[in-house]
Amino acid sequence: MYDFKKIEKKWQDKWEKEKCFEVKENPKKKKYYVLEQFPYPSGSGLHMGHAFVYTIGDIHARFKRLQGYNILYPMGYDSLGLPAENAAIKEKIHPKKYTDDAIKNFIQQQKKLGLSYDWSRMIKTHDPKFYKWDQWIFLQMLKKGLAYKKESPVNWCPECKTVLANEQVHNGKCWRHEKTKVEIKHLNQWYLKITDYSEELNKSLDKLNGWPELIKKLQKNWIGKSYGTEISFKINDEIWKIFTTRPDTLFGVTFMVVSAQHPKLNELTTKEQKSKVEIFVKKLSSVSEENIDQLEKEGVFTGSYAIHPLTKEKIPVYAGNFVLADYGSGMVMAVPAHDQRDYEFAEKYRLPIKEVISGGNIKENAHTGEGKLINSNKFNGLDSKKAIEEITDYLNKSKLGKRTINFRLKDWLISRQRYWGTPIPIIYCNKCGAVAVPEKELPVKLPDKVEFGKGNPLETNKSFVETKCPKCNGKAKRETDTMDTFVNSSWYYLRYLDNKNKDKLFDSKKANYWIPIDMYIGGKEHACMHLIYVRFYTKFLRDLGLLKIDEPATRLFVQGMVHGKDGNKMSKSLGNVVDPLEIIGKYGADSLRLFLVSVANPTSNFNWSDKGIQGSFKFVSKIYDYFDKVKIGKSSKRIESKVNKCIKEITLDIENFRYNLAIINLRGLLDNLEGEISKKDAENILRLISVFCPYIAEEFWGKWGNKNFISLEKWPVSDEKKIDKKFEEEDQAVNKLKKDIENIKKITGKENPKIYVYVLPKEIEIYKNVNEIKIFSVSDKDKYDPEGKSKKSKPGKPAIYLE
Ligand code: ANZ
Ligand code: ZN
Ligand code: ZN
Repeated sequence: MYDFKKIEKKWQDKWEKEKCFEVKENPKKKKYYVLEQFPYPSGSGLHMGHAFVYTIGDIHARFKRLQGYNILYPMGYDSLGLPAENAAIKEKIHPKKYTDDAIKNFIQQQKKLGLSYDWSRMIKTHDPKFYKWDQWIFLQMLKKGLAYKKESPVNWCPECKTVLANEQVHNGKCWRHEKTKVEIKHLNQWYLKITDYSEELNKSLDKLNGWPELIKKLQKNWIGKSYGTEISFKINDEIWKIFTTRPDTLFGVTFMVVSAQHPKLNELTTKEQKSKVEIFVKKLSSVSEENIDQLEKEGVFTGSYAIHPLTKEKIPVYAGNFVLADYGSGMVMAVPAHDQRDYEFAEKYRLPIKEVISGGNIKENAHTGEGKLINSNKFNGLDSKKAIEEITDYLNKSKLGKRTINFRLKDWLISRQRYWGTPIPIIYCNKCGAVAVPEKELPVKLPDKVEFGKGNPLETNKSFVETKCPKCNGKAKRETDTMDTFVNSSWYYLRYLDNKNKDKLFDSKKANYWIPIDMYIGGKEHACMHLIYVRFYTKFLRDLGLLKIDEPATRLFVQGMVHGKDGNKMSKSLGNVVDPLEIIGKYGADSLRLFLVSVANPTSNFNWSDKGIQGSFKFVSKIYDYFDKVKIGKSSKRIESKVNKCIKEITLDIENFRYNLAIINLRGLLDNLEGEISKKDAENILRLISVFCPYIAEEFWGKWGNKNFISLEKWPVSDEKKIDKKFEEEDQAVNKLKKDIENIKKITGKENPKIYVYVLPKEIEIYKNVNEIKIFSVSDKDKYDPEGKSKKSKPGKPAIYLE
């Protein structure tokens, strides 16, 4: 009897007791760092999506470990952040207790899944020993001018009750609240100057050969490098440098549009227009750019005029909702004839549309393509491309403009007005201003006793806020904003390398042995959030001299999504959730693991099915029964050939994450193991199985008298001499016969027919083991053949008769 409960518990305990998966730096061994994006430990425990990713990662880690690599495979918890605070408020438990309990539960569940983590390296971001280093890195950035505070229009989620980074606003909505529109507030906030690295973040994407093209493309778009020209327009005796990618359209400018969030909008607004502008600005939402194209273009006249640098015409300046405050100069030169947004705006407010590029039909639409210049004085007749160069050169000579590069990437807003985050290590003194907390006083710890429910609980906590100025020792106040949780995940992968170090973020010697991550596994939703931030932090720490790498991860594997049996994304709100723990209780972890990777390639979406898990359980039980009753002796040539062929193919399948194909191969192998088998072949099969179903593999490995763990054994090597094509061809012939029989059944509509097969005399051997058929040699005089079908038999093509 396959008693999976007993077996799985037994090996969990043994792995743990003997510290089976704990590793140390070993210069003699090649290292390999496998990492899954760490989870936020929610109170509801592990869901199927987690089980899916971790199984994918664990199979890879186990495989590489058996191949002889020194495998670093750690796990930790992204345990700071809003959800814990909200859940705790709702359930009236302190976020710390809520989080600690959730983590305990997570660890239990992950252990049950049979994941081969080095648990001694665990990290929790809400541990002050961890977030101390958030603060330390922040202070290093502050010293280098990469952390700074500024007042600007920011996105505020009324649901989260905090500001958000640009990356966290998706289509004008909060990333956590798909239905909540983001609002604009003008606030003084802390930023990290990720834009200092724009050029490198963009350029080195080209070198990341192990990353999916899609992710790189998304990042390129987000970073948004764009070549253009800066043109000087005079407005109220001040020079505004306006960014454009189309200086060839300069003579078609008929108005200007400044961002409604522009800090200088007030200066541009005349007395007469003041109240109209104010009303307009008030009703706008979100400064995010993702919805600009769909947005109805709206604006209002500011009362000011710009002077065209070449024609010296007076051009009205509008405030508009489709211009970003922090891209270029926050103002555009509008060319309605050749830009669709400007066109819509001009139509709405009846502004002139002046055609300067021929070839379109501007009565109907903007002509955004290229063409020959018209209405452009001495540049008439030039092609757009040529005109871009010549007009830019001319502006350059006249000191009215110059070539420039712009990035869409913005500095990272990290201030959050919430409790459950890393305190920003800054103290405000009336005399000295904003002062950094001295490094030796880190960590600035979150106070335990706080009052929830009235804004940011840190603000009302006197013992936290009131402090002394590190410079003058006078009365001072602590910063009460905490850091975005994405700060923690930007460098967490480095803390695993030396998680107990009290004096340093990590020991560079240790770190340099393990880095970079060789295989990083996670979801594509992080393409333009975590995966950009972690690249930025890596580059910064390299520039500090702590790291010797440019990029955090050589290979990135993006898994598919888990869907319920109704085909929709598995989620509580759709009521299609299957709990991995329940499945483990019913079928065992080996069956769940096997099922999760047997349906499809793990880059595709995974669809849950009850039949599927039952099928996997049947297969695992079959493996169990086979090894339980196996006769160890001598392998037939046929078995030897099969085993070695499987080793060869499965190795390639796993290497390339085609786990589903590997499992098809395994099933085929188990179907073809009649008679005795050599100990070596049996053990090799078990080694192949061990990465998918580690528990039963350990069980039999132990039963056969092995004293070590199969998890720390060696991956088998295929003995190619033993692979005999003849057996393969014979198997193919048998499979073909089975298929043909199925087809004839379908065509004739006979459900349970008697099946007669006629083959050439020397082919009888090949087919003799096929179930449920009666087989005759064509030369057999006494064969049953009422319709004379046997005459149709040819070499390799048996004839079939159904009755
Ligand atoms: C005049 C023009 C004429 C433009 C034309 C385009 C077509 P990328 O390629 O994304 O860099 N722009 C400049 N600053 C902006 C801001 N703060 N918010 C929104 N749009 C802004 O786009 C550059 C173009 O986007 C610039 O070129 C400018 O419009 C607009 F037929 O200038 B163009
Ligand atoms: Zn929100
Ligand atoms: Zn002071």
